[in-house]
This record gives sequence, C-alpha cells and structure tokens, in this order.
Amino acid sequence: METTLLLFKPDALQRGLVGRLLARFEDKGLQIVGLRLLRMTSELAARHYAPHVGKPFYPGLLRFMTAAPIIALALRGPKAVAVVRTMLGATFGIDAKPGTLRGDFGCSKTFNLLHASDAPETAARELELFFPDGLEAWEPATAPWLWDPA
Ligand code: 3AN
Repeated sequence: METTLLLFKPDALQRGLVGRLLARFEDKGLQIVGLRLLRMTSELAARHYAPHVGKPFYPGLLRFMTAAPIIALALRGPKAVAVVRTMLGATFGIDAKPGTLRGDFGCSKTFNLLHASDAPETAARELELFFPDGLEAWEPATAPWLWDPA
C-alpha cells in the first residue's frame, strides 16, 4: 500500500469541481487519510516547488498556487502514487487524453486543476509538508471487497 499527496489547485475550487473530482478518486477505491483546505503561503509554495526553481514558468506557477485556497489530500491505496498520476493524465489539459481528469476538465497550460506526487520518495516529502502532524489511520469497511488480500 502507498500514500500519495494530491492537491486540488485554485482553479479546481474556483470552478466548483471539487466534488466531481474527489468522487473519481473515491470511485477508484482510494482511501482519504488526510484532507485540508488551506491558502498556500509563498514559503510553502517555494518548498513544494523547490525542484522547479529557475524554470521559466516558476514565478507564474507560484502566483497561481498562492492566488486562492487549495485542498490537500492524502490518498492511500495499492500503488496509489502511480494510479493517481495516471488518473490525472498529461501535465496540460490540451495534451491530456480524454478519460483522464485533466483531459476531461481542462484545456489550459497554466490551470491544470491537480497536482500529484510523481514517486513514492516525492510523496513522503510532500506529505510531510502538507500534513506535518501525520495522517489518520483507519480501515475502510469496504477494504476486503476492494483491495487484494495482503
Ligand atoms: P506534473 O504536474 O505533471 O508533475 P511538472 O512536474 O512537469 O508537471 O510541473 C509541475 C507544475 O508546473 C505543473 N503541474 C504545471 O502546473 C507547471 N508547469 C510545468 N510546465 C509548465 C509550463 N511550461 N507552463 C506553465 N506551467 C508549467
């Protein structure tokens, strides 16, 4: 089992897509083990996007991510990191395939709705940033019918 960080970016909240997007992850069988509504500070954004410092899109990305509230989620499930990345689709809505969330809900290179950790090591770093007090451990009632036996 893995846990990954998912962010609903400001455009997801502003466009009122939170319920529909969140439902897709619940439908997939991923378990919510952390959830926060927050306004990203410049400090948090700089730490989260540290690997992108110096890239041409970095200043605009920070402006976008701090412009309005976001939602941070910790999602748990089998191979959760890769599963969630696949659900998001390619980075930009204009390139993302139909059936993926970015493919179905957007057509922008700036406003791409969601962020998800790209590897288990990244997930550990990002989860610590957004959930410094840890996550909620609970066993879904559906687990025996949802996930393969250990
Ligand atoms: P992904 O979110 O698919 O992992 P990355 O890691 O390549 O994409 O980029 C991190 C974020 O930076 C993206 N989610 C996107 O919001 C932003 N970004 C990347 N490239 C560009 C670009 N050329 N123009 C604007 N924003 C970009």
